[in-house]
Amino acid sequence: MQLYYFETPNARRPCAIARHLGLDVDFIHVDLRAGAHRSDAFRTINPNGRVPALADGEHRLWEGRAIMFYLVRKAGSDLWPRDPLAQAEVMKWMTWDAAHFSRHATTLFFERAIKPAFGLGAPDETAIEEATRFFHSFAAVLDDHLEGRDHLVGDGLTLADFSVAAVLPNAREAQLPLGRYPQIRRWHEALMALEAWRQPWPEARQSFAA
Ligand SMILES: N[C@@H](CCC(=O)N[C@@H](CS)C(=O)NCC(=O)O)C(=O)O
Repeated sequence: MQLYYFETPNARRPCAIARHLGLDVDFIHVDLRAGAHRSDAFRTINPNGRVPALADGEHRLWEGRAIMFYLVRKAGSDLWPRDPLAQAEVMKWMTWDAAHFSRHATTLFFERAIKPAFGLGAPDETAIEEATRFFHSFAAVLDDHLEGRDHLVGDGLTLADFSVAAVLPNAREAQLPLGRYPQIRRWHEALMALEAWRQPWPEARQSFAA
């Protein structure tokens, strides 16, 4: 299997899963700065021209959360629980994350980290203001849920944790306003103790900005 990535939150999800499960995956760096994702060759892997993407034999898969799911199911890992209610809870947090939490956190990462690093112009202050407002409303929901819990669903790590936390390792560059959310910070500190989460990339790149 070949996993195409760049050191950004969306790619951290499947890269961390592949590392955490010790899967035999070739990590292929797609240099977004150089525009490698826009090449015809890469578009045969992902027609959207985005990372992450996976090739497994003839099969092509894109969308980081779908790739995570495939890797976890293929490995038979309990990161995808067996109980139907727990499965629904994992799906709930993953879809909530895509629609709400990471969506707005990623806007802050894009405006404050990607734009300056890629020379894409000045941050859009209106977009930052709107994303910050939404970030606070969804972070409050997450923080409340994490009170008294170590994981999002049940008693152990699941795909939900790896999905929802994806922007948090880049909290500093994105200037995520986490000050009022002690439970999110506690939960994510514990995730950062996992080598695969802290350092999912093949080379020693700790974060996008490093
Ligand atoms: N919904 C996709 C988003 C993928 C995505 O937007 N990836 C970014 C990097 S984090 C990208 O490749 N951007 C390149 C571009 O927009 O030109 C997923 O979750 O995998």
